[in-house]
Amino acid sequence: MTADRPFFITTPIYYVNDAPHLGHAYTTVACDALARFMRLDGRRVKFLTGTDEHGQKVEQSARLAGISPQQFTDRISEAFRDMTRLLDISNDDFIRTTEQRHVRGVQALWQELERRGEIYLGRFAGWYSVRDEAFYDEGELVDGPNGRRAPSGAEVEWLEEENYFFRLSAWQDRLLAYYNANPDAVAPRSRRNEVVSFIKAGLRDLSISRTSFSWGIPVPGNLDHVIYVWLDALANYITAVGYPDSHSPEFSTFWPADIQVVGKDIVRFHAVYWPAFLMAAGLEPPRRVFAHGWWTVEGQKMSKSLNNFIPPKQLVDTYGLDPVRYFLLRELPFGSDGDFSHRAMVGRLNGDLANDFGNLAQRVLVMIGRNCDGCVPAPGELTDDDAALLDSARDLLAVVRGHMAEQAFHLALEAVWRVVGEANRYVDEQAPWVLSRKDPARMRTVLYALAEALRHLAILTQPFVPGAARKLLDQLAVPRRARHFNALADAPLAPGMRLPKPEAIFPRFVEAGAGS
Ligand code: ME8
Repeated sequence: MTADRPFFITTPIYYVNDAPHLGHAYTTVACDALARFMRLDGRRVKFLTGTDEHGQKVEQSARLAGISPQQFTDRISEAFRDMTRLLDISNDDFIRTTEQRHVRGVQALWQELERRGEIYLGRFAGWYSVRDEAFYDEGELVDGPNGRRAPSGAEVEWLEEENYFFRLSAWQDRLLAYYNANPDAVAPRSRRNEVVSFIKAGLRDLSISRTSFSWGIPVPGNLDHVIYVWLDALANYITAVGYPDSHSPEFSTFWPADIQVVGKDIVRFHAVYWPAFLMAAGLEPPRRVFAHGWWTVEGQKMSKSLNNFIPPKQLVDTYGLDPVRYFLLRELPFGSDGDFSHRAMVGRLNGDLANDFGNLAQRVLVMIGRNCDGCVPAPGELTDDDAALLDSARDLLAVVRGHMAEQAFHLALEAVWRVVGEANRYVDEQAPWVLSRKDPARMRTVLYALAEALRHLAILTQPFVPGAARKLLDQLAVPRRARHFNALADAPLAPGMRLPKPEAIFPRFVEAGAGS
């Protein structure tokens, strides 16, 4: 059993050159759902997020804002911290790359790589994109409206500098061997294939220092250079667990990370450079890197010129937090690209949440309130129909656990909603409102089965819609200590328990101006 093994999960650390938007919210919410799931499943979790604060791009943004890079990063980093509060993110740590614990760790990593002969001083001549903070080969450039550009569409500039290099070329075979031996180390499969092809095509040594600007971590022993922002940034995943103290309990408990979630835009950094840096420093690579897909908004790429970067606050103010979290995780397979549209969002909110789940909970709780003196009813003997509903609810944990192990959030939610559907059909078929007159004892059994199914659904939806699940568990009078997954089998609802007054958990979305 892996139930007791610690679980370390990370988001990318976000650049502070821009405010948080839907894309950042997506990655962070997905990690939060996984972190919450694992905690409820009994694992000791460390969930890390944070901000990436060095580099030329941030230096330029600060200059444009007319303030120092430190003031600038303090301000925007706080906006990302606010996002975690807004989205009810359960991160255990928030790292900033300007913190001393990180700076010290990165310099130690550099010295370790140097000591092992993995770094040398050379001359770099090639293309650099400040927006991507990435180096590109001649052959990778594409034609754009004003000359050649990076494959991402970003501008590139010709750069010639004295730079330190990391011997990435020497790691080609070992990386391939690693991915052969660990086929699930990069997911989904399409990304793994992309990574393996990239490595097979040949790796060149990587420039890992810059001299043309100063907003970065100084290279130990050569203060003319700052450390390349990606080497600096990637190291956050180990400096946050105490590196260079690799014998510390924190480090040995949590490294290697169980899963590092990133967008597909940065898979090369996480699945090629990062494991190479780690192996070169004598450390283990992460167990799994998952690269999810890309959101567009109303069919268009998010961009400054279209001004369609949706701030997370706008989403939450418009639709409510739980519906936003649900939509992001339910709407598309994790790994696929998708489109955020008002119509699709409202469809899910009013359909899956308000009509299907919300109504079910409301109907059952109101009937218990009216017909059972507001207390959990005592069931009589169960019929096959009752047993079938309860079995479906009890089987759900294993099904959801299987999907979460693959980061298939949409399948996990689909499975939960299949039981919601089954419970709705059961209410219609059993018609407890008719039984209340004809056969009150049978009605009590039916309402008990429904309340017990609701308890399962509420416990299992906590990772995804924590606010609504909390409300429903409160309404079912489930004590705080009986909300983890062990309690699913161990702590059924106790007949006679008094329930509070029911209250809607998923109000419908009404278009402004509609119905007036
Ligand atoms: O790349 N759809 O930071 P960043 C889905 N600092 N996800 C999106 C998205 C979209 N349209 N836009 C952004 C960096 N994301 C580096 C990372 S890690 C050591 C350093 C999400 O602020 C997605 O997770 O540009 C993507 O990988 C990340 O934001 C990029 O954030």
